[in-house]
Amino acid sequence: MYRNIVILTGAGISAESGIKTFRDQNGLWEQHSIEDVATPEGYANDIELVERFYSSRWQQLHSDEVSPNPAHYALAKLEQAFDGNILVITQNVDDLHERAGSRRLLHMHGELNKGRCPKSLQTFILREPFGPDNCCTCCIPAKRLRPHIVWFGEMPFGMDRIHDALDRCDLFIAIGTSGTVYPAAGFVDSANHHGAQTVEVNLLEPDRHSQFQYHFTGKAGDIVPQLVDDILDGKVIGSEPIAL
Ligand code: BV8
Repeated sequence: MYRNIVILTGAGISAESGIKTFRDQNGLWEQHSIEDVATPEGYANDIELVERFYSSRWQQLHSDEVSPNPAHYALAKLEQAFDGNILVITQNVDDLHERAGSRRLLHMHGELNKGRCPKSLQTFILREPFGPDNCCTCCIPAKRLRPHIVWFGEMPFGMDRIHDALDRCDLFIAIGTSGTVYPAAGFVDSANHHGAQTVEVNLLEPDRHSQFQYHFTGKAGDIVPQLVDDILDGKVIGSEPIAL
């Protein structure tokens, strides 16, 4: 039935794994708006504050309280069993898709598990929290690693690959995203323009809700496994309610 599937995930797919969404944090962290902390200006203004923001999220990610949920595993199962093309584009910086088994995956907003040399742009797996002693090994003198994160005002990763996939897709599914951050929030318009079926899975009806042809309201961990089974059974999404 479908030949080219693109899936966009947001913080909502990791909510049931114990990671707070952006909006759940009311956009605030240590009395700073997320937008202030997640910007190059915020980093230049208070490097230690921004390092604390990312180091604490990195430490939570590696705690016992966080692990993939059924929605992550269902997307990995779809990648393994689907005989067409599939790409998961995630706005999330956690590694829960990888831990669940997804490989055809693109982190358009970067990765919490990596630091980046500000000079060479080389990335390094994070082995300790950010700080003055956590430096690159590619420069002399060594440079203090920055989070390998796309901040507001910075260009997301993989945009050419993303646009190619959106141009070809016949099914676009957005899971757990508020549709408030661009360019990700505009991907549904591109999918609609190219004639794809557009489907949304969300607890609520978020900002770009009206741009989607089908909407499934509920938790990603409940809906996505059934949605994946329906796709693998060759069903047309939206032709019948999801049997939860
Ligand atoms: C760029 C890394 C250009 C940081 C992030 C005015 C209009 C339009 C655009 C702009 C504008 N002003 C500025 C811009 C551009 C800006 C932007 O969009 N700003 C917004 C605030 C208006 N965008 C950028 O700056 C982007 N870059 O445009 O570059 C450019 C061009 C040339 C050269 C250079 C640059 C870069 C944006 C990337 C920012 N970085 N993340 C970090 O992670 O710390 S964005 C960050 O916020 C996340 O990555 C994510 O993308 C976003 C939060 O969105 P969601 O993932 O959707 O999370 P949220 O909490 O909002 O929603 C969760 C949803 O899940 C909810 O709907 C909820 O109902 C649902 N949910 C909850 N639980 C569940 C659930 N659903 C299902 N099941 C559940 N259990």
